[in-house]
Amino acid sequence: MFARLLKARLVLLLALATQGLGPALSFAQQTNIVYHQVSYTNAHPCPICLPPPWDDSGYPIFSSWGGGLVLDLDGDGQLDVGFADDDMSFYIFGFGSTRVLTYPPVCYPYGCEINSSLPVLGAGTTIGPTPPDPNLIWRETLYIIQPYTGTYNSCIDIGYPEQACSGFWQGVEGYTGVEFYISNEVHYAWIHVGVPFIGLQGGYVREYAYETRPNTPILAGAGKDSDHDGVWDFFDQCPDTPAGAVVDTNGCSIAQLCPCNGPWKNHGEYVKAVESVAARFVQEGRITEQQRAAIVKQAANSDCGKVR
Ligand SMILES: [Ca+2]
Ligand SMILES: [Ca+2]
Repeated sequence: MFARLLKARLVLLLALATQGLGPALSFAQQTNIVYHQVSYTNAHPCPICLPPPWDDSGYPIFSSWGGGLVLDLDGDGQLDVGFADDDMSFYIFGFGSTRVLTYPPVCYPYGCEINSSLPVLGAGTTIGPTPPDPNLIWRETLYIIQPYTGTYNSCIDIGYPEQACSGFWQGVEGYTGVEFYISNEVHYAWIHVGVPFIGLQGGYVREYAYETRPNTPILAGAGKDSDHDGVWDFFDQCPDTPAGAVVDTNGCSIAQLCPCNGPWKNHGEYVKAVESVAARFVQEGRITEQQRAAIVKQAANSDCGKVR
């Protein structure tokens, strides 16, 4: 009965988890976000090698590794959140007044669960004073003697076979919303977590970022800019932009928008495309007229689009 109730609830919550948490793309890109990658000095051999597309980046939290992790998000010497794994659940707990975005604890006639399940937030989810979904709450996850936590991967028994587990965080990557304090003021943060294995507790804490302005929402994933072109990954339609290249609001350079080896019918078509994009870059104030002329000349002198 217990398992069946949980299963029904799980299906409902999974349905909810896929709604209403989509990207809020109206946000202007901000520069007051501090981003950190969580690194790990590989003192242990890889316990189970990860199949593609998973990799070992981030900090592993597996009970077999005997480890946990605590983060001081803003580096002020006050610990903000911790992670641990106890074979039954992989969880986050807060220090001080830190709260995490979670589903309310499940209640039964005889009482409520101590722990609650964390939603899998998608990139771009707004993390701020108002939960991004009416089914979510901000909850303190005090660590006293027994942790009172938000679980990523609660091993919910789904019946035969023994020890079969199901939870939101099974074989997925996603974001956790955190509310914490810097000098008595509320700040918002996201933490990127990956749980690569179905049925196994634990996962990887990969990276995090927080908004330096108090009481200001942050978008999950904001602040991460892998190709350093000034456009965050989840807005960036052109990954791996070469260093120093001028890009548009989508994070695309002229060379990425008009690749030499693109499906051009002929050289003329390639040059026209470069002319058009370069003209737009001038209009948008990204390059000078002089730069535009040089780019177009270079395109005209190239072999791009020529039938070989
Ligand atoms: Ca970028
Ligand atoms: Ca880019």
